[in-house]
Amino acid sequence: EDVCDRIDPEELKKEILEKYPTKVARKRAKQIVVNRIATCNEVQEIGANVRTIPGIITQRGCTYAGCKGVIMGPTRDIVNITHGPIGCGFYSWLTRRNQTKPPTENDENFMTYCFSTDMQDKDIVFGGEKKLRAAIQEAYDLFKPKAISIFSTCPVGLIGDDVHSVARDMKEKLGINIFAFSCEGYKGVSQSAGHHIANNGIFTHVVGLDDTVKEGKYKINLLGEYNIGGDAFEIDRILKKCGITLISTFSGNSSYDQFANAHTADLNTIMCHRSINYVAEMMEEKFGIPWIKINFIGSEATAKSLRKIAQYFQDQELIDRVEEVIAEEMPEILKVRGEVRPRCEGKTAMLFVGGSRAHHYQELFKEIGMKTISAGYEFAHRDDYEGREVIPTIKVDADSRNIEELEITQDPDRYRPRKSSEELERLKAEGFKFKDYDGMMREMDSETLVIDDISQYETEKLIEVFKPAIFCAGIKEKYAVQKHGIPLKQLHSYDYGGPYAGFKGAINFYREIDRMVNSKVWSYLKAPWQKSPELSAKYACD
Ligand code: CFM
Ligand code: HCA
Repeated sequence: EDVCDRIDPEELKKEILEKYPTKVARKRAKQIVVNRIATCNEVQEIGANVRTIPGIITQRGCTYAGCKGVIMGPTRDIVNITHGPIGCGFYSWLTRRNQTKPPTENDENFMTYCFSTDMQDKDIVFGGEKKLRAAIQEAYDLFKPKAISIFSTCPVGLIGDDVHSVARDMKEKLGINIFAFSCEGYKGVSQSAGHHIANNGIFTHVVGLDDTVKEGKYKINLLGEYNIGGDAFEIDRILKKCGITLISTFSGNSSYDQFANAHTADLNTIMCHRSINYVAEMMEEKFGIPWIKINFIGSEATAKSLRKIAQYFQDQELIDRVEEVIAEEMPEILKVRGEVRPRCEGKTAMLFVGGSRAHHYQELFKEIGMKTISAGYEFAHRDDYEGREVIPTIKVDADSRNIEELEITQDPDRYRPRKSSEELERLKAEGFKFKDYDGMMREMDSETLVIDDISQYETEKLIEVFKPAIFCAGIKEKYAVQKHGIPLKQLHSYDYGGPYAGFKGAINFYREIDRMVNSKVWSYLKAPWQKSPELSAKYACD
C-alpha cells in the first residue's frame, strides 16, 4: 500500500498547526504548502526567507556562517581571520568538508588553520580594533599571504569596531589585498544574508584585478560549487574531458588568482543559484558575461547541463565532443543503476537541506526509482521554490553595508514569481531583470508537502506519519531522526562519502542509498523486551 494514498497532506498540515499557539500557527501556515502543480498548473506562493519564530527549533545557520564558512571558506590561499570570540572561528573550522588541492607543493593552503582574534571581555569594553590590527600583522609576518580577509561576528557590530577602516589601513601598510566583511551573525534571517555580503565583497575587492587572458576555446566559470566531498574534482574531470576550460570556481578548490581573473571567462554557469546569484548578476552587469543555470547532481542532469553549455557556444566541435563524453560515461552508470533500482524502486525519501540541494538531489533519487514525498529548504527564497526569479538590479556597495537582501526580506512583494506576460512586461519596463529556471515546486509531484525552515517538531511529526525509507538533512537532525529507526543521509557533508556530483558521483550515490535503505540494522533498533511484553515481564520477575 502506498503511504501517500492513505494520508491527506492538508489534514496533516492542520494537525501540525493545531499544536502551535494561534499567532505561530498563522505564520507557519504560510511556510507549509501542499504542492498542487498538477491541478492548478501553477506553483503556489510559499513563505520563505522570513524570520524564524522565536521558540521554534530551526536548523538554520547565521550570516557569519554563510559569509565565512560557505562562500569564502573554500578558498585555499586567502588568510581568513575571524574577528570575534574563539568559538565562532573554531566551530566554522573545517566542518564543511570543502576539499582543496593546491596544484604544486609551493602553493599555499591555509584552510587547515583557524585564524581568530580571540576576543575577550576587555576587548568588548575597550574595543577590538587594536587586536585586529595586531592579528593581521601577525598573520602577514608568519605567512606572507596574497590576501587577508576579516569576518565580523556578532559582538563586532554591537560594539562598533570599524573593520573596514582597519582593513584599508593595513592594506596600505602591508601592500597586499586586505578586505573585511560586515557579516555579523545576527544581520539577516539566516546564512543567506552572509552569501550576499560575501558576494558583494569578493566582487568589489577581487574580481577583475587580473586581465590575463588564458588559453582555451570555451572558457567558463563554475559558480555555486563548493567541492564538498570532492564534487568539484569530478566536475573538473568531466569539463576537461569535454575540452571546456574552467577559469574559476566560486568557490570550491579555488584560489585568489582565479577570482581576480574570473571576468575573462565567456560564460558563467550556476550550480547553487541561491548562494552565488549575486556574483553572476554583477558580472553580467559590469563585464557583460551572461549566465545560465546548470546542475551536475544526477547523471541525466549532468548530461543535460553539458549539452546546455555546448549549445551556448554554438560550436559543432564542442557539441560532438560532449555527446562522445556522455556516450562514454553512461554505460557504467546504467549498469549500476540497473543493479540498484530493483531494490530501491518505490521507496520514499524526504529532503530538508539548505538552499539548493533539497531540490537537486531529487534527481538522483528519481534515477533509482525513489519518490520524494516531502522536501524543503532551510533558508532559500521564494524564487528557489517557485521558479522564475525577479530581482531588482543589484547595487554594489564597497563596505557591504546596504544589503539589498535585507530590504527584500522586509518587503516580500519584491519577489514576484511567475506572473502573466503583461505583468512581466510592466516589471521589465520598471527595470526588473528576469531569468527563467525551474524551482523546486515545479519539478515535484502534486500532493507533496513543501515545508520551509522546517522545525524539529514538524520533522518528527512527518517521520511518525510517513515513515520514509530515508531522510536527508544535516548533522543537527541526524541522530534525532535515526532514533526513530529511519536512516539519515547528510546531504551537507555527505557524512564521510562523496563525491556525488557528475557521472562518477551518481554511481557513488546509487550505491550509498541502496546500502542505507536496504540495511537490516534499523530493524534491530528496538530491544527484544520492547517487542515482546512477555520478555519484560520475565526480566521483571528474575
Ligand atoms: Fe548552496 Fe551549498 Fe546549498 Fe548553501 Fe549551505 Fe552547503 Fe547546503 Mo550546507 S552553498 S545553498 S549555505 S548548495 S553549506 S555547499 S550543504 S546548507 S544546500
Ligand atoms: C552551515 C554549514 C552547513 C551545516 C551542515 C549541517 C554545512 O550551515 O553553516 O547542519 O549539517 O553544509 O556544513 O550547512
